[in-house]
This record gives sequence, structure tokens and C-alpha cells, in this order.
Amino acid sequence: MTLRPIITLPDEKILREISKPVISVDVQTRKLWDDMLETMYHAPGIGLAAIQIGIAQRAIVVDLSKDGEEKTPIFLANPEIIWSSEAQSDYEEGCLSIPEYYEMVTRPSEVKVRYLDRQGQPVEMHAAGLMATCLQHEIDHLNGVLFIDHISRLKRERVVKKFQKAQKLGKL
Ligand code: GNR
Ligand code: NI
Repeated sequence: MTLRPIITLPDEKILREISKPVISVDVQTRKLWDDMLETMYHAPGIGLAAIQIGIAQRAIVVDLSKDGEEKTPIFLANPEIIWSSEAQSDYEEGCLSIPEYYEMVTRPSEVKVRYLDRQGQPVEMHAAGLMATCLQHEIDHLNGVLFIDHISRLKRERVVKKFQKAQKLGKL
């Protein structure tokens, strides 16, 4: 496993890319997932999309276990939301690609997601609560969408400018 640098704002050139489907779940895909998992645990975070380490493939890792608990990593390739609830919920989201920024986001409370697992087998998962929020956040990354796209334009432009300025000042 290899720890990889996480791409952050203002690098929208990469973060806005649309990731390509995983052609086949093979040894390289599993190596990618393992590197992502190590990078996510190190951060730490509860989810990571491949584009956050600069790889435009539709691969995600998620682990909602708390520290001290047994780890429960989930590996997803080519995830698709095949159903979302009418009911919405608000959650204060953060993103490893937008460090130290948190804002409330409204999304469907529950989703059903179809994906390929570590063996390349199709699986369907019904998710609610934090798992539903996290999966939607990660699937957004595969489409070049960030959680700040779900908040007001004023707040979004403010945070993007803050990261642009920090980079110009050599602070990133
Ligand atoms: O670690 C993360 N925490 C989090 C909290 C609320 C909603 C979404 C997330 S995902 C985030 C890691 C990340 O940036 N994944 O893309
Ligand atoms: Ni994120």
C-alpha cells in the first residue's frame, strides 16, 4: 500500500474531471483501492474517490468505523445511484480536497447504489444516514462535483477564492 498526496482546491483542473469507468476489476484496481484506503485512513477521512489522488477512474473507498472499532472498508467500482428517497436530510459535510471547511448540505436521506465489489461482482446496497450522505458525496466526485456545488454561490466563491489566494501566497 502507498500513501498518496490528496489533491485539494484550488486544483479544479483535476477535481472537475469526469472519471472513466473501471474496465475490469483486476489486480491494478485492487492496488488502487488499497492505496486509496491507506491515504483515507491516514488523512483521516470516511470516504475517498480516486480522482482525489489524481486518478480519473470510477473507484471509491468508504469506511464509517470509528477509531478503536474494527475497520469495515467498502470498495466500490462504477457505483450508480439507482434509487433515491424523496425525503431529504441535512448533514454538515467536509471534504479532504477542501481542508478545514464544513457546511450543511441537503441530499436525499436514503439511496440504493449498484456497484462492482472487490471481486468484480455486481452488488446493490441500500444506504441511510451517514452512509447515504457519504456515498452521494463520493459519487459526486466521480462526476467532477464537489459538496460546495450544493451550497450558495456566495459561500462557494468565497471558499474557492480563499484557496486561490492561499496558493498565490505560497501557503498551499
Ligand atoms: O472524511 C469525510 N467526511 C465527510 C463528512 C461528511 C460528509 C462527507 C464526508 S466525505 C469526507 C472525505 C472526502 O472528502 N471524500 O470525498
Ligand atoms: Ni470529498
